[in-house]
Amino acid sequence: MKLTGVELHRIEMPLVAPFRTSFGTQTTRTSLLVRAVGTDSEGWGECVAMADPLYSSEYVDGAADVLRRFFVPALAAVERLDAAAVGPALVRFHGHRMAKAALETAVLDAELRAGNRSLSRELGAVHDRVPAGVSVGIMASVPQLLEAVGNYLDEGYLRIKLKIEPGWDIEPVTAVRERFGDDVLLQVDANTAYTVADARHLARLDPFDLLLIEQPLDEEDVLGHAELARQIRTPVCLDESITSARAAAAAIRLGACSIINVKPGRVGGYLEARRIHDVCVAHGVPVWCGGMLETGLGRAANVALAALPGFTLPGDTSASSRYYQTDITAPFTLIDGHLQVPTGPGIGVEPLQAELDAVTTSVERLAV
Ligand code: OSB
Ligand code: MG
Repeated sequence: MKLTGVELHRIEMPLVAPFRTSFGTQTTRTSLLVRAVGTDSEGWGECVAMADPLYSSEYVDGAADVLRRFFVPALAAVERLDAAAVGPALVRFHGHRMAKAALETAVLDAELRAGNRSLSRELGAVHDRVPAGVSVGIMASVPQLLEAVGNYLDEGYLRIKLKIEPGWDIEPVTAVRERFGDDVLLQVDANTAYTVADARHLARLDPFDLLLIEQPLDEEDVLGHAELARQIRTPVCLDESITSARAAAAAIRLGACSIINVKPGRVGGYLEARRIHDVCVAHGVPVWCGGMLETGLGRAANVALAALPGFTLPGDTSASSRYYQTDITAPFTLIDGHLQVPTGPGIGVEPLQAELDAVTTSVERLAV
């Protein structure tokens, strides 16, 4: 296809409850949606950058700027555009993987729709539903945490992830194990809040039989993670550090992680995410699908990815209601703790016009 237009839709959606991590508290999700219009179809991609550069260096205004000034003009010059052509067309631009991922996903959605093919088939999904985990923020008190976890377990979530930071780690994990027992699939995510000097402290999590500890150290501290992994029994999983299939292969080789969280936005798109899946399968390293508080658009694509055979652990692929009162697509719901994998053309969902309009703060039409 040839690109005939691109729109940047900025949206603002209130979260059902504040979400606190070691890098900050979010009460609203501000994001950018990319709509790519081609000669014979159109598609959507959700940019997972957050309003502020706290999780990674990317942020919403930066993503909009780089899309507008560099990425969209570069794609507009491609005569025979498909998703596989996006990476090569943008490779000379460094970084900005979340912005690249959103644009590539919009092109991929359009391409698949034109061919009446689903993303799940395209990626190689082998399941028609995927188990749902839930990421539980840092709370003001342990009783509040226990209430939140109890409610999620009652809803059917099959795995609990606790956000941790220094001062909120051993105590909440102990409390959740004491209240809900040893059978609950439980893991923790530090979002880079520790240093390797905390190894002895983090080893105190060993007795709790956690599935994994996610990104305890700085994004660039791959060797620190390898050192930590030798000092604790809980398996180390990387999130922020894994920015590409090459980074994944290096982290595995260095012993920095034994499990990997795959987020398509963080790695530049679904095609690179699949390559990471393939690297991990080749090394016997389990992967699971992370999340970035996506709307139904991004969620649909994540669920398709999570249905690949190497995704052997439940992901942060929660129901729409975990995040939003009203989603901008038909909501994802939990059925026996699972989300259904979309089977329609492309990503399999579309924004509902009224719901989208209600949360849209601006639409920018880019000339191509
Ligand atoms: O580190 O996995 C993370 C949300 C925003 C940014 C980073 C992370 C998260 C989550 C929530 O943990 C995942 C989700 O439910 O979408
Ligand atoms: Mg994480």
